[in-house]
Amino acid sequence: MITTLIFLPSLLLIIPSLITIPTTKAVDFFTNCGGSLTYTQNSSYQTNLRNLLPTLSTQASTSGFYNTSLGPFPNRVYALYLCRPDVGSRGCNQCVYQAQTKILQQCPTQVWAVIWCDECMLRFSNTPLYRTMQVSPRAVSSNPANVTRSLALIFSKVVNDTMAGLVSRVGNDPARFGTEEANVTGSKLYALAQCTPDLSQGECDTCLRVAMGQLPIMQSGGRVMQPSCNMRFELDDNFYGDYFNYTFLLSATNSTTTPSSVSATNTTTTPTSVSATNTTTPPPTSEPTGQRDVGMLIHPN
Ligand SMILES: *[C@@H]1O[C@H](CO)[C@@H](O)[C@H](O)[C@H]1NC(C)=O
Ligand SMILES: *[C@@H]1O[C@H](CO)[C@@H](O)[C@H](O)[C@H]1NC(C)=O
Ligand SMILES: *[C@@H]1O[C@H](CO)[C@@H](O)[C@H](O)[C@H]1NC(C)=O
Ligand SMILES: *[C@@H]1O[C@H](CO)[C@@H](O)[C@H](O)[C@H]1NC(C)=O
Ligand SMILES: *[C@@H]1O[C@H](CO)[C@@H](O)[C@H](O)[C@H]1NC(C)=O
Ligand SMILES: *[C@@H]1O[C@H](CO)[C@@H](O)[C@H](O)[C@H]1NC(C)=O
Ligand SMILES: *[C@@H]1O[C@H](CO)[C@@H](O)[C@H](O)[C@H]1NC(C)=O
Ligand SMILES: *[C@@H]1O[C@H](CO)[C@@H](O)[C@H](O)[C@H]1NC(C)=O
Ligand SMILES: CC(=O)N[C@H]1CO[C@H](CO)[C@@H](O)[C@@H]1O
Repeated sequence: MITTLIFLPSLLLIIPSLITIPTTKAVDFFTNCGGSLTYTQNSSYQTNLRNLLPTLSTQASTSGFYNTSLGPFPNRVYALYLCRPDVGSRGCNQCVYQAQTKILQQCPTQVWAVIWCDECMLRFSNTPLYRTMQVSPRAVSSNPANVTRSLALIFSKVVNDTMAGLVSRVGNDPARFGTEEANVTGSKLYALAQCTPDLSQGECDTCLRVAMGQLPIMQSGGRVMQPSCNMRFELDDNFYGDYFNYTFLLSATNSTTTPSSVSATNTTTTPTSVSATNTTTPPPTSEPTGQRDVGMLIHPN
């Protein structure tokens, strides 16, 4: 069992009348390192992993969702990432770059791991991830700002109804993505839900319904992050852009060929087939904004 709570110093925020002053601020990424299964230093698995991950941020310049793998069994590493379709090519590249860097810092020897950031999610594993619906492990975070007590009931009902409507819509959406906005007592609610687009309609629906049950609807903002889907709402904070590039999100979903630079050849020796060093886009110039939630990893069962 790992429970992580990460706090940063508090920041001044513009406070809408519906909520009270938040006192804490937390980092914007949540990592789960998958427990006790580890690989050894200098193993083939490590080599494959360290060669595979940098190819993801390169790919993230051209598609918002991607799955790939590297190396022969039993040291084959599977990885995938998912970006929000509003962050575009540059945002996705930056987010996945940070994700691949942080996931190795946080999970230096673990065989599988997942990291959720504001604008993307990245996972790796020794088992296939593509078309595999997973609701666990899960991270739940809530905005520390409390909704004014007298308005809490009406607010939570609007949140619940808005999210329920969104969930029923996103499963049917070919991109498995949707947003919704609602007015509540003079404030504006922004909500987003997304599945990985490799899921079937039914799988996406199931994943989001499970997530919905964990949503902190009594807070002024919150997210539920699962490997196959995530959802988030915020009050008076339009945390997503207003342009969604579905081509960008889906451009790798149909392709059956993997890039030639990532081949499943024998990489037990120093790999030359994967030269990610030169193709990886330079580090992002800034940290993503919107770092406000308090994070808490929840491990079901
Ligand atoms: C929110 O409410 C809880 C429970 O009443 C309280 O413990 C917490 O301090 C409040 N947070 C803020 C930021 O006011
Ligand atoms: C891994 O390889 C590096 C460089 O070849 C070496 O310095 C280090 O001692 C090795 N570590 C282990 C645990 O074998
Ligand atoms: C949330 O919405 C669902 C679906 O509409 C409903 O079944 C549930 O009772 C609602 N929960 C709350 C707390 O309002
Ligand atoms: C919210 O209120 C604004 C201004 O009153 C209105 O223009 C908008 O259509 C409303 N949005 C929803 C989703 O009801
Ligand atoms: C949308 O994404 C596609 C694929 O990455 C890209 O070619 C296109 O330029 C993007 N459109 C916009 C308006 O950014
Ligand atoms: C993927 O393939 C389906 C069926 O061939 C097609 O309808 C869809 O437009 C394709 N999507 C993309 C992003 O190419
Ligand atoms: C990988 O290469 C090593 C050393 O050359 C060899 O012993 C092993 O059988 C190869 N494995 C595969 C799957 O080709
Ligand atoms: C990148 O490629 C250039 C030209 O192909 C080469 O000179 C340079 O050494 C490469 N850098 C790395 C880090 O591999
Ligand atoms: C779209 C895509 O790249 N699909 C691949 C995901 O990974 C599996 C397993 O490696 C491949 O078989 C798919 O082609």
